[in-house]
Amino acid sequence: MKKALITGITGQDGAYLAEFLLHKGYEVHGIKRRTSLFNTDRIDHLYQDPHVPGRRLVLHYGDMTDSSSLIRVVQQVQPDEIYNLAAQSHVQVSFEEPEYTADSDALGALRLLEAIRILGLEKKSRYYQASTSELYGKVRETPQKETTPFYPRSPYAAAKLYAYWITVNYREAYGLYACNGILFNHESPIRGETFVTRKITRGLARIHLGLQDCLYMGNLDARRDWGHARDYVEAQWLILQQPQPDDFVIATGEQYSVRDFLNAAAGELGFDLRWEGSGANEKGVVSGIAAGSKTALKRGQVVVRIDPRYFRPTEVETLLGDPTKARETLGWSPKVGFRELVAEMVSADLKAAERDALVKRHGYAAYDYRE
Ligand code: NDP
Ligand code: GDR
Repeated sequence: MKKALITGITGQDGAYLAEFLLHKGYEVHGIKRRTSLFNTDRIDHLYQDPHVPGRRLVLHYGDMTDSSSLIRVVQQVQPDEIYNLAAQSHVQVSFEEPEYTADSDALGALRLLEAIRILGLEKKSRYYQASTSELYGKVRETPQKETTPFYPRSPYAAAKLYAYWITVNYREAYGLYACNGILFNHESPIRGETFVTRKITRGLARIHLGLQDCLYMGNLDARRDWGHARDYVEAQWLILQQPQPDDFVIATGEQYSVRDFLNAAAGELGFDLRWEGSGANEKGVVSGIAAGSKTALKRGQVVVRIDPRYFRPTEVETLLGDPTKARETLGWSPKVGFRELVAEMVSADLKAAERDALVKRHGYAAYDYRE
């Protein structure tokens, strides 16, 4: 039975990858950091009690900023494959916590690669680094492919640039099977609530049910290549199954703006948006309501406003990936398109909002945290 070790197993990709690898028959080990409250919601359906004999999902405490914990876990597990997904992954937060972001995202990758070397596992453990389209930042070429030059635009991207190159360097210097997946944005119903797609689907679902009145957004003109996380974790696995280690762009090859995402999500909920004003004064106004829609909204209601606090000091305006190499070498292509992704996310957030509305109707305070 193959053993995989996943850092960041409690995150969006970690959860999908753990499920995927368990399904493939792997024994899956995950590193989670200590938190004051349970934060395993995304993997609770996979969790197996430590007392269950022969369990195939094992969690270990560890942290990307703590070499000794990483060495200990790698030594204990002796993994065939290591997926380094752990990171402070929020671009805007990286401007507020640049040093911590560098420690966990850049040095964290180095610590894990060093753990492989220190333990003499160079020939045993294959290593996957969660690299990112943010490396392209201020883009030099469209669409972006493996050979497109990098130009990071945030402390997050600069940290991930180090992680990218240290992965390449350990492959070349020590013969490690180490690879970068340069993944473009990928989303799902379990995406963190403060990333733009989830913020939109969750916010609009709550507005539609009357639980919230307005959604405050940043740059609506930003354009991204959005895929589904379930498709992208399959690519992560495929990258480690090749005869030779290499780096791959994983993307859909289609691009939409944040405003397009808002329009599509509103459409799923049965209303249309009209855009009025420009820049920081732009507003999203309800312009039409589908027949039979049970929305709490009225025509003319403003449901989206701009709050400059969500503008970034340096923005990545446009990203579009060229997944040709992944298609030709890995045989990978995305299964879920943009409309289907939006529909799945809206549907899941609508269910969650209905549950909150029910709780509120019965007199209990509904959770109403917004970011
Ligand atoms: P998430 O933010 O959902 O998950 C990040 C995971 O890393 C969480 O499990 C988090 O733990 C863990 N983590 C954060 N800091 C540390 C630390 N110091 N030590 C140990 N664990 C830590 O990210 P995604 O699942 O979306 O992304 C996975 C990886 O892929 C990340 O590296 C991200 O930067 C990268 N990436 C993501 C893309 C995307 O569009 N989703 C695109 C390209 C790259 P906790 O639950 O405790 O917070
Ligand atoms: P990104 O994702 O920065 O691409 O990083 P995010 O969803 O945060 O932003 C995408 C774009 O939307 C614009 N935007 C807003 N973003 C947020 N979060 N909140 C808002 O209110 C808002 N309004 C507009 C942003 O300015 C940006 O242009 C994600 C992360 O998962 C990284 O870890 C990963 O490496 C990259 O995707 C690929």
